[in-house]
Amino acid sequence: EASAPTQTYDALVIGAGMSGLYQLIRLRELGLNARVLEAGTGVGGTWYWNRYPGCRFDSESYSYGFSFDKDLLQEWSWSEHFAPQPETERYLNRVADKYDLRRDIRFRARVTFAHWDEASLTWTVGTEDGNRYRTRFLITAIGALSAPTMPTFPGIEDFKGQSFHTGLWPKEPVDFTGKRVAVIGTGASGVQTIQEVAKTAAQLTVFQRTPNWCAPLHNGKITPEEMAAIRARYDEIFARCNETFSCFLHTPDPRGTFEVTEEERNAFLEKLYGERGFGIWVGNFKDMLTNRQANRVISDFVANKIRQRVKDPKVAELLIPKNHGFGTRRVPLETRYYEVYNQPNVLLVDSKATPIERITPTGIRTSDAEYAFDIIIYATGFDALRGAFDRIDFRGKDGVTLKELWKDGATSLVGMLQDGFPNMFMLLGPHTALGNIPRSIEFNVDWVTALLRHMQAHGLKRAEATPEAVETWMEHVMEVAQGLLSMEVDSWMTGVNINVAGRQVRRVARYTGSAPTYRGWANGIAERGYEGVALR
Ligand code: NA7
Repeated sequence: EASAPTQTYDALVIGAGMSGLYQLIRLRELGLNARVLEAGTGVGGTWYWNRYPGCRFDSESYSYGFSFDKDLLQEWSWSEHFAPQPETERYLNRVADKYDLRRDIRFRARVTFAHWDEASLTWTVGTEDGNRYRTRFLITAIGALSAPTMPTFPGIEDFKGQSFHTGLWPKEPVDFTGKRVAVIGTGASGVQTIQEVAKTAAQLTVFQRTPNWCAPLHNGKITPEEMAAIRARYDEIFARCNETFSCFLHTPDPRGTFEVTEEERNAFLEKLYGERGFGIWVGNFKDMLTNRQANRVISDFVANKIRQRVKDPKVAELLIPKNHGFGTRRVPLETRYYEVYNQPNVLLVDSKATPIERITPTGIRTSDAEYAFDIIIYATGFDALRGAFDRIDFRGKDGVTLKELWKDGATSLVGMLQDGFPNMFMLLGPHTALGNIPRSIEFNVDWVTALLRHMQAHGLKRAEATPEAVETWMEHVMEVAQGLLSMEVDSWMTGVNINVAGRQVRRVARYTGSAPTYRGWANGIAERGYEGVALR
């Protein structure tokens, strides 16, 4: 720590994904000397790391891009309703070019620690390459689903073929032609990967431990005429996202499942199943995610669709979730995913019944069989919401580590501040509104920027959430999660990850209230002169 010369900034941002890029633009407007430290070699965050085959949006492209730059909205064309990863990466590079952001970004700079010093009111930040930085303000833009996790099976290192985690995919294209490929995991990443790899692999074997409820994406090209019409409607599109429950174009239907006739109900569900995007999940009957009987109705509906689409009834039953209802975990959106299992080159292995015991030099051994592979793909997900925090040694006041403080679950004030960690602002911290994430990002960056502007205007040097404000916010976080069926299910949304020690207990891991309610809280704090934030 002592040997490297220390570079001093007003503000340091960790991460050059969507939140880091936008935050840098706003920090410059405040006249702050700012730097972004980024572990990768390019900008884009999620859209830089997740370059696995088939990776794309599940939010409509035109609801996902940045809304703050009206000119960029008029200049940029999305090619598909749900753009593929290369296009989004290009888009974020375009943003970086337009604002000349790279001159303030250090690439290959993986942050390993950030320690608060009360005497100087600064953070000391260190990167893996041995560089040291000092900054007054520390802004984490490290993502909500950005810390990939690998299974704990023995033998992973011994495998002689190629292996990849979906969230750490290499830049060089991987050719599956003629290859025997394994995919472990059937979450949103696994589903997108499977439907793509199945097109070219000689043999694809899917290891599914828990099936998920998937629904059709109904992607399609955007014609130039459609794009022109979308451009003309941007104000309306973003106004809509601002109103909906989770910032998507879709929002819950005001009707309850049993307030309509059976005929109307079926017609509505058919319509949702036939429509683009997340409507069937977040635009369904308002009681679908809280009322067990209502949830049964939609679950049965989707189960029957799966039965219709998968030819082998045994395989169909394996693909239908039995222990959790539709929408109580993240719903992967798919394009001919279920039909993949009708292909002669695709095999579904039930990893609950016959668990993977080890990875061997040549493939995978389960409790009842031995499989040979050329390629193993780990679509095993992330240590969601707080894994990225745990992987950096954050130490606040009195040397308290964030990891230790969050041992029994993360806390925060509106997901952005944590008492004991002065001048640290979290853009996608725990308990922030997620949903259509760029909409949350823009709000959070603007909120942090306004706080910094307030501090500048009043000559304030130190901001820290009060313990009381954190407690009140956390009570609200717990309260809005009451009665949600998703709280009864293991998933990254309830903070459970089989592969990470200490992530076996279900707890509120995200904010489950509406985005407008979330914004109301955060705006209220600001409007009341940063009530709950001790400033001096
Ligand atoms: P997810 O949704 O967390 O999915 C991970 C998948 O990997 C899931 O099917 C897991 O099964 C499976 N998994 C994880 N570890 C193992 C082991 N050890 N053995 C067998 N199977 C395993 O991650 P994604 O990357 O798909 O998606 C994350 C989010 O990113 C997604 O919701 C999007 O919003 C973006 P399990 O269900 O635990 O039985």
